[in-house]
Amino acid sequence: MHEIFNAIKKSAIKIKWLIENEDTGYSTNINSTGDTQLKIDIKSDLIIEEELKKISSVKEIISEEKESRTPINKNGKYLVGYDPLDGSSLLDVNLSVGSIFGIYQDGYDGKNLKAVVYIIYGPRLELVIADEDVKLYKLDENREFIFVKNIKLNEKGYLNAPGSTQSCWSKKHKQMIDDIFASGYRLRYSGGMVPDLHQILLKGGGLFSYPSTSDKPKGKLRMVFEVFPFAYIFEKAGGGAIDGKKRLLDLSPSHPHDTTPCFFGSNEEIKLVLKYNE
Ligand code: FDP
Repeated sequence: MHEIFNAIKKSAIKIKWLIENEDTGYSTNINSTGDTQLKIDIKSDLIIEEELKKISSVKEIISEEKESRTPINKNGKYLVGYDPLDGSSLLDVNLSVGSIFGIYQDGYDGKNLKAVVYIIYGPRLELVIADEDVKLYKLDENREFIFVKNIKLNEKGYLNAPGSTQSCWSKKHKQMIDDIFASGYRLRYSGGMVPDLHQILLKGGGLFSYPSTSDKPKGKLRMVFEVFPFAYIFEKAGGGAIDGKKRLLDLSPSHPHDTTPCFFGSNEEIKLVLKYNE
């Protein structure tokens, strides 16, 4: 596992360089989810693939940017599902973006996650590793990731990050979001899953939601690459993650690119979501 963490750290430093120096324009490719890929999405994916291919404990990898799995070592133990550059549509406006890695064993169900890493490319390069607990690291002047602190959610937060657009929400969801704001929560939504969830984790709590909507009844965010990794992190940090009713980590995708409605938060906010979905 440590070798995998090190490969991810090396990729992060290279991708940060790409973000700062390379063309952030579109390519002519469309990925398996139907999004037109940026040139930098493709390059970041290649960087990660090259680093993970060197690691003997990696059995196979699958990227959000590719339709199929890539076998690595027949005798490897771990499967790595990753989103090389989440929120890359924010690059042109110079907002933070991230990379997400779920390290699975024996299949890509939520319950098979063994560890999670995400990177946040912001003014600082930061990395979060969750295995037994959740730890924040930052890149120092010697290009080493140094430990900053453990991340632990409070029972209740004050931030609200509601995904999608109001015109596609159900009446019930709109009512819940209105009530949350009426009770004093602040709106914090950049449109990048990694920075939006990172903010909630580091500011002690709150709610991030991407519900079932009229245009995307099964939600937008992908289980293997985005939802399960963050569900794992929120639970390890002392909060919760549900699809509205059920625990996200109990879900099994029938295809690696399947999506699900999702709610991540501290315990009080998750209880509230459950109440509205009774
Ligand atoms: P993006 O489309 O820029 O890749 O992964 C999808 C994602 O970004 C998440 O990072 C983000 O949380 C979400 O989409 C934002 O979607 P909405 O604009 O529909 O709220």
